[in-house]
Amino acid sequence: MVQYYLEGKKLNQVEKNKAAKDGLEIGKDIDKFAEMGWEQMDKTDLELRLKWYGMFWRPKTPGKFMLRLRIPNGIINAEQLKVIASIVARYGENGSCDITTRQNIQLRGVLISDLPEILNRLKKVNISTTQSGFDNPRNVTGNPIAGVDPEEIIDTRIYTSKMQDHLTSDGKGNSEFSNLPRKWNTAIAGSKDNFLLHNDLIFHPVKINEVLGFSVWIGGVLSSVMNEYAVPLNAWVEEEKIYELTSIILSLWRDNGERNIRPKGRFRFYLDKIGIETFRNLIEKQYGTLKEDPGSIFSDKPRSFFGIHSQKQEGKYFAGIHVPVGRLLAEDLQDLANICENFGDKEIRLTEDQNIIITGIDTNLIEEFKEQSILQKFPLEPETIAAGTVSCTGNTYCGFALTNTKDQALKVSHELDKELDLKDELKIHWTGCPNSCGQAYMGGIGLTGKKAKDKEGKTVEAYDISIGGSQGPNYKLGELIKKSVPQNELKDVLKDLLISDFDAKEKIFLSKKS
Ligand code: SRM
Ligand code: SF4
Repeated sequence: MVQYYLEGKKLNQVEKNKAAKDGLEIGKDIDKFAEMGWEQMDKTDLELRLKWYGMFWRPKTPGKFMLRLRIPNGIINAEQLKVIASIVARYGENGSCDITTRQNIQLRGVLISDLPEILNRLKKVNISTTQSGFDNPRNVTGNPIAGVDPEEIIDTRIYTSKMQDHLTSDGKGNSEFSNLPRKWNTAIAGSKDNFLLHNDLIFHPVKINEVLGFSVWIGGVLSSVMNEYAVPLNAWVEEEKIYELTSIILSLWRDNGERNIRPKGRFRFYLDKIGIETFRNLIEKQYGTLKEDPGSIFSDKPRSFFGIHSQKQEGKYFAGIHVPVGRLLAEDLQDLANICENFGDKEIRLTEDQNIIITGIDTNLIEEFKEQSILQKFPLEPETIAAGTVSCTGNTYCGFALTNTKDQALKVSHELDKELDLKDELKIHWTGCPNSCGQAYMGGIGLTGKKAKDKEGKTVEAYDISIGGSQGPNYKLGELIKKSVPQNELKDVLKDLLISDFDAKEKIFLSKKS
């Protein structure tokens, strides 16, 4: 059934497929798919519509799917961790789990025959996978230390989970927003930190005369065709109004966004086409008069969460640990469940830079906590370059990938840490193709994967390098400074760059005197 907002429009093939049958409609068929097996499934159901339930066909590993969850605000409790661990464990060496750049979790190796049972088990512990992929509203991100942050203006937990329920109709699937022109990213900030500007819609907490509300920023996007941070809408809304405003913004774009030239479907293209003033007026027609934004004040420097920090609750601490390139195995998930049960408040937090925070540790348990063996694998005080390294999935599983990001990021960061001292944490974002899931242009250093010729004229994995990307008070996107650096020359090029532009110093190795 063609939706009213598609009528009369020129539709590309993806749009035609979505119009022919909404992704949410296959929910009733999942048991049937599990029984018949992927080989017998309709190709569009298999490769497109399953994404409405978080299940991604992987051409690199046919039959072994990726399952993307929804973890609003990146908060998972011990019971949920144990369920995820047991799902990953059943796939043996094909099973693993990644922390994503949206504070979220993806599982590997999942079989379609297991999907009904897995979705049931996840549902029992209140985890949804609904609308976590493709042209849907994605995982809602927030302050990773919400509720324990001594500097927070608001606790984002309530807003992120309410927003997720609003966008997905409590995980049942929301047909209002199941056929958007492209993906949609929502984020809610809790303090003066400013690190969410790459989202389509961001709410920054600002009080007016002691009334709590949010200033609204719109239009962030990172992609192969456009990299832009969000801009202020010049609107401030009371806290309880953010859901209504989100619906209005989403419906305006859903009804008027580009449906033919797919790369131009993202919200920012629509916004740039009509202009921010006109868009604001269109919102007001449905919402009523918008209050002017008094402006957000951003803190000076991004905060690092590694190590042990005081919470806003007296006598309680949170611990930030480093998970190299965000990869977790079944036993890691089980260990994390145990450690947060034994030492913390029985939950962990995921960060957008693919690390973990354990909250609620009592003063008298800190020393014993520091002795736990899991902290050898996931250190509290990681080496500086590894600490700032973020990486997308890369070519092990992703069909778009032009490079093996995760493995190369691990190797290069480890080698650079051995050779260099870098005082301040620096974000180095690796992305395996221009889609920028690893958010390259946000990084102090950004690496975008491609194929290029090496000195011998052989086609090899390579990277374009950008520098200077940051969020915070003086937010800016990175600038491209080098093109097509072959993967095997990358470490040396990065080393020179770190010394020349980031004040890194060669480590001095003193030889032992006999
Ligand atoms: Fe992404 C598509 C992985 C965050 C921009 N992204 C893909 C696909 C689904 C492509 C595919 O089918 O293979 C990748 C799945 C690979 C796999 O097997 O894991 C993929 N994206 C990821 C993740 C897992 C990267 C990671 O290692 O963390 C992140 C999952 C987030 C989540 O939990 O929902 C992920 N992707 C992002 C982000 C960062 C963010 O959201 O903050 C971006 C840039 C921000 C943005 O969207 O503006 C991003 N992904 C894209 C794009 C380019 C979108 C565009 O407008 O052109 C694509 C391609 C597309 O959508 O057609 C894409
Ligand atoms: Fe795949 Fe490219 Fe996204 Fe990396 S950036 S996960 S290679 S689509």
